[in-house]
Amino acid sequence: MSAEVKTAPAPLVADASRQPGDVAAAQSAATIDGFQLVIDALKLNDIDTIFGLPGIPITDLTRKMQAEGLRVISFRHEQHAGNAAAAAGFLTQKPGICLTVSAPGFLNGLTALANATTNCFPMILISGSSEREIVDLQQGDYEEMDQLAIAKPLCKAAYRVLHAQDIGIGIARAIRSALSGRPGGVYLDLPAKLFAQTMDAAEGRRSLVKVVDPAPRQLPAPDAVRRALDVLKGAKRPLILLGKGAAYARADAEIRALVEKTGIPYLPMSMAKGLLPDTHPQSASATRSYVLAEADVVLLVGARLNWLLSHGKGKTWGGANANERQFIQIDISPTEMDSNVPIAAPLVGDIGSCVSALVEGLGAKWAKPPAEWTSAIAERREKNLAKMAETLAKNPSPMNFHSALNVIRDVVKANPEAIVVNEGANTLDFARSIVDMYEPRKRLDVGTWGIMGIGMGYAVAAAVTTGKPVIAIEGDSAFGFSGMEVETICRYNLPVCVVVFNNNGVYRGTDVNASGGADVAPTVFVKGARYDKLMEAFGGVGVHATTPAELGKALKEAVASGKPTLINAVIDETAGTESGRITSLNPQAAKKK
Ligand code: FYN
Ligand code: ADP
Repeated sequence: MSAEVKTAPAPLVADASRQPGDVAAAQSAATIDGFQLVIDALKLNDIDTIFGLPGIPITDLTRKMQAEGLRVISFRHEQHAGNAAAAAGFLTQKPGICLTVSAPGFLNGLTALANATTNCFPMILISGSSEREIVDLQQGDYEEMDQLAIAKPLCKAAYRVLHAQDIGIGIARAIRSALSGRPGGVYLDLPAKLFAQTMDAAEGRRSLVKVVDPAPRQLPAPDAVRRALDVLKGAKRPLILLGKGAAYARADAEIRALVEKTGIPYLPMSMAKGLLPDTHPQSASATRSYVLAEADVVLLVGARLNWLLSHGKGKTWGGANANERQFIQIDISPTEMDSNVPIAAPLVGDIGSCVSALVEGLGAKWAKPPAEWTSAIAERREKNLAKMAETLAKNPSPMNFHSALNVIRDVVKANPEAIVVNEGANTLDFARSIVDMYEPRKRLDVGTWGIMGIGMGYAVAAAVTTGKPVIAIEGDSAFGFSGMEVETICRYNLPVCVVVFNNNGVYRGTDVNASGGADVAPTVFVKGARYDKLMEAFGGVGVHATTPAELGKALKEAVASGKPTLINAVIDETAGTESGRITSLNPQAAKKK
């Protein structure tokens, strides 16, 4: 990509139409300003999309970006632009860019930046900021805030650029920090004054940096590979655990080779679903508790032993037997090792290189795991799948989570390229186990924090970066956090179908106000709300679905047409449970009946 200075449509640099002899024109012909340098630096590094929200001091920047061929997707709230940038980072291995105004806009974007960092997604939050001289003396500037200091503890790296000649280096540092090693969020502070600064155009062009090899391969040490293979070889009940780091790494063929050549059962974390199709005979998803408790050697590939994996110990891992287990862990971050339990064989490096090294080291005579182990898993799996099929076949009225998800499961099966975005409590938990995924990086969900509010931001990013159909499976509460972004979806005419699982409240709609007062309980929403009307308000398709047949028909039509659609799926308001599968994390004053 060329770093050549562009002039259209409102040039701040050279203006060839002016007459020779015009001193001002001669000066401007030789200069380039901060706006242009930011744009050129991003383009030079193959950044093609910006997620943001215009306002002081970046409004003109968004216009100029668009004029220069960057795709600028404007949101209604910065948090969702930030979430979109984070998801774009995960899906493309390029840092997703979120552009915001100062102070409040920055803070709104910061939530997404912190979430991206927690999830190990590469993202850069670029925020305009107010006058340094006034901010630092705390003299009360417009939107005064020391944004750099606030961002620092919440992301992987934070930089500020004060001079136009440093824009190239600033953006290069941000890109390299976001992508190299463990990916994460980076904050880039661009004070308002920077944009209008000018410098010699040729010098400005020379100051730009094309980042070479921003995520260098990191080869594992040969003795670490040997150690890992030795531990794996000795296993009687081995298990491979795939995390979203494995999905991000795009080492799909290597991972499939490792799983299939070793014959070891595997378990995908939620965003690793589809790395191999969920219907793969070695998938142990349907017997998760059994394999976690029983496995004697677990190979972690891009998955951390955090709360989602019960920290590698305790009841989930077989209680007293947990100490007998050995872990092999592949991760690019050396300090991830021994974070919760001892790691017998740490394999530090990028997943592609580590997994290739393991596959190479298997040799021709690698023994498959004992049949006793694999057949015990197969037996349980078949039983659980049959039980699930039985539940899914029921057709209660009103719909419950299972009967509604059953039709979504069929549509995803028929459209495996579709991207599923999923948030909620029960809606999340049931969808995770019911809706099978068939291709890598097709499932985006609440991630490491388990947060609500990612829905519409992730959906927009998925549609914009892939052009594929997006199905956002949303709890009604979760949808509320980003619901206004349906206007964004309509404005850009994105192929997104939002399915709101409407059971009238957080978890369910049946709570009562214990005081007997007129207010509804804190977890209860307006009953019978018509979320479909919200989509219609902006020109999208709204559907009110009360049966699986209506839901299935509307979803198929939405996927086929690519029209922005919202299906208000009416679910039995008694169907949910408190916090879904993580009830135990929810302290309660008294046990509920
Ligand atoms: C899974 N299961 C299945 C299938 N897939 N049975 C039949 N068929 C299929 N296809 C079984 C699986 O074996 C488990 O049963 C059970 O369904 C649940 O599986 P899941 O969802 O994979 O596992 P589990 O135990 O819920 O996983 C723990 C977790 C997960 C912490 C990783 O709950 C998670 O990702 N939670 C995120 C929650 C979150 O962030 N929520 C936000 C809430 S908002 P058993 O083997 O019998 O156990 C605030 O409230
Ligand atoms: P999950 O929630 O699916 O279990 P986590 O987010 O906990 O996954 O873990 C992802 C892990 O993957 C992180 O520890 C991160 O350092 C690691 N990771 C990300 N990208 C790579 C890569 N390219 N190579 C190796 N490890 C990676």
